[in-house]
Amino acid sequence: MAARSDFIWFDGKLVGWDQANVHVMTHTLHYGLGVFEGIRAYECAGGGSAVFRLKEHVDRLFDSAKIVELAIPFTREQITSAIVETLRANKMAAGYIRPLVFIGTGASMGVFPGKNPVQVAIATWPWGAYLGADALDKGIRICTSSFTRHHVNVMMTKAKVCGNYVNSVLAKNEALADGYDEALLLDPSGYVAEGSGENVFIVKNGIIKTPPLTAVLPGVTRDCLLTLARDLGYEISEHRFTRDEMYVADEAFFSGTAAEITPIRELDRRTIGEGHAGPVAKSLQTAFFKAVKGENPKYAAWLHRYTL
Ligand code: PPE
Repeated sequence: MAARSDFIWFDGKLVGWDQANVHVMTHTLHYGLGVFEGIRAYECAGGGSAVFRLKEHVDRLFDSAKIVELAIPFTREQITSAIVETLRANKMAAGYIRPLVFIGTGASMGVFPGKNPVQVAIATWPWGAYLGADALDKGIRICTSSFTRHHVNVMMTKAKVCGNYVNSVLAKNEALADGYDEALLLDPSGYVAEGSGENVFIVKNGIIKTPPLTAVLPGVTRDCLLTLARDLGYEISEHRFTRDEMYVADEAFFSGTAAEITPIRELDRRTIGEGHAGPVAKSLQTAFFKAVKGENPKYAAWLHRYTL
């Protein structure tokens, strides 16, 4: 599936995919201060489509911008309707949505962005299983990264900042070059933080554990899984844990908009649990995919419905 579609919403209007260009002196291209989102839309049972947790993603985009002091020149309502408008223009009943807020070119160059304009683009494209077609079922092999996740006063970990992802790209490249599917990043104190683009969970003796939000991205999928898990009657612990605790977990999995719920079958060559998707991961996957497709009315509020 090509990362491409017909139109991109760019500073208030739809332009052709090939026309959505910027100058090489774009401030964010040099210094990395921009913010973005990753959102998915799914086709629903019984017709129509829905953007999953659109409000939470738009809110996080504005939170990210606030954290790094970027003034988005559009309202939340304008961004929300622009996302649906872009999906419709691209005739996409399902797919991935990428809003990007960045600092453009202007009188200033140098670290200080001055009065350079803040620009917004929204792209959509088809995106299948993030970590490979088999990953959702069979699970993936991961390694502890040699790169540490950001210290909270080095980068703003609660904001989805473009520049934060240099750390993710380095970790991902290293993991793939070493023959793994994904990287696990530890926080500066050495505790498990998150994947290069996912939150992480383990299961031990029936208790679902995930690191607290202190130093990781507040994942929308993470929030969904905690709600679904509570509703399914699981006990949850949001406390930090170590990589060796993960080695001896009964199950482990990643969560993310792109990754959805991807089981982890191996960490640093140690097989986790039975070495495939465990019962908790499977039950959460089933509940999650029912929710995103509108098959469970209990979670109807998570869906922003649209038709083409
Ligand atoms: N942590 C990180 C570092 C992260 O990038 C993501 C999303 C998450 C956690 C999970 O957040 P959420 O999607 O709200 O559940 N990563 C996005 C970008 C992936 C990419 O390769 O680009 C995503 O999943 O859309």
